Amino acid sequence: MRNHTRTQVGIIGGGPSGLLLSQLLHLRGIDNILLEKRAREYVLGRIRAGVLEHGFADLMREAKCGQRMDAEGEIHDGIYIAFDDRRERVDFKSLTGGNSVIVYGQTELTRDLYEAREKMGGDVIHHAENVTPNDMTSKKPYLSYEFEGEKRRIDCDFIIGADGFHGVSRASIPKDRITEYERVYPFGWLGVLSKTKPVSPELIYANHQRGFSLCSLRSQILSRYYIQVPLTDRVKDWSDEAFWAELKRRLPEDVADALITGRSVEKSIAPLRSFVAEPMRYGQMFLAGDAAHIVPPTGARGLNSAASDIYYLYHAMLDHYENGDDRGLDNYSQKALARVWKGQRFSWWMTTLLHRFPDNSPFDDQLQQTDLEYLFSSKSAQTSLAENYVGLPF
Ligand code: RFL
Ligand code: PHB
Repeated sequence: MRNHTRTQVGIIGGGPSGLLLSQLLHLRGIDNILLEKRAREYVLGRIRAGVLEHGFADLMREAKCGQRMDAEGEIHDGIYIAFDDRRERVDFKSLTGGNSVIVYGQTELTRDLYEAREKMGGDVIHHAENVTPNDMTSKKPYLSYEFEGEKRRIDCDFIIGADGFHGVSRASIPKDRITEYERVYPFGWLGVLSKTKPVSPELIYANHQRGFSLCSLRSQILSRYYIQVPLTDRVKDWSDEAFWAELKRRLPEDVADALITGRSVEKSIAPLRSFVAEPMRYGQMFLAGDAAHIVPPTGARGLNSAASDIYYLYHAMLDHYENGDDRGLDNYSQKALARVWKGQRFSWWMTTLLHRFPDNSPFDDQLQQTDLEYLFSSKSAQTSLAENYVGLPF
């Protein structure tokens, strides 16, 4: 690549958001270059999301990346919620008129997107250092970066900030042009990936006196489990044995008895945070995915909210380039945020329903208990959970 080049859309970040948009635009003949700070294997080494809503799955198919997802992903028609020695099922299919989710790891999905970009000859540049968006409020924005010590520049029509929560895009917007809303939770999730058969065919979210736990999976031979831990805990404090013992204590007895344990192949702690930055546009730069918003993982919304941003952005870009219509771009932030906030509300609610909050009063505990009992005494309450979990319409 030359030191000074031009494209239509310059994308910062090679996570699922940036890759999916890059692939969708390229398929429609819209030229784009994607800059990623890290190596591909590093991006693929991050174990994150596992649950895709059906709208996201459709977008993967539109991006011609749905083949392996459809062959290897598992369709899940419900989840279990355990509390007070009870284990109740929320049946998505019957409650939402036939909708479900797909269990397919973010790692696999990202791998499929990288392979598709490669096959199409997409411009994806890894190890791009000091990426900076410039002149965003002019009609001629550009990206500058360094590659192997050499300074480079990409002129473009638009910049997409898809560089995650700690990226440079949002940080480049003047403080008086952006409003940030945030809630930090006083705990994190300790996650373990193990090459063992999952304890349950469907996910189990458990509210327990000792703290929240979750039994999830990637496939029939790869399990993913989480437990709520204080923010002061460190991964090195948790041996595999200590993790399994604590997980078992927080699960219903029959589930704990059936749990197959094994060596962990990945173990990490993720703090829980809710965050939204508004608006999601600054001049010719548009933010998408974790660069603009973060949710606690309890409602499995993070990656799915990123996908809905990409859906809106993709269609807005098509309208711009194919029809000369800028209404989609002008409405992008408002439209995306309306859905983002619904994902925020749901994630906050699921988190509040299922975790132990160290500062909760006895009154708060009674409310949580009542919320759980109400959920399983009311079909309407279950429908509300189900329709949010499988994904609200775009
Ligand atoms: P990403 O995945 O963070 O990718 C951003 C990319 O940008 C790169 N980057 C830069 N590149 C160039 N220059 C810079 N200055 C750069 N700064 C950063 C980074 O290296 C990275 O490759 O954001 P993206 O694409 O918006 O995707 C968002 C999702 O990754 C995230 O929302 C989900 O993983 C959240 N999440 C879940 N979401 C779900 O929908 N369902 C789930 O079941 C679910 N489970 C989870 C989760 C997140 C978790 N953690 C660890 C936070 C479970 C966990 C434990
Ligand atoms: C996961 O499998 O990593 C997972 C599943 C559901 C969640 C969060 C994480 O709500």
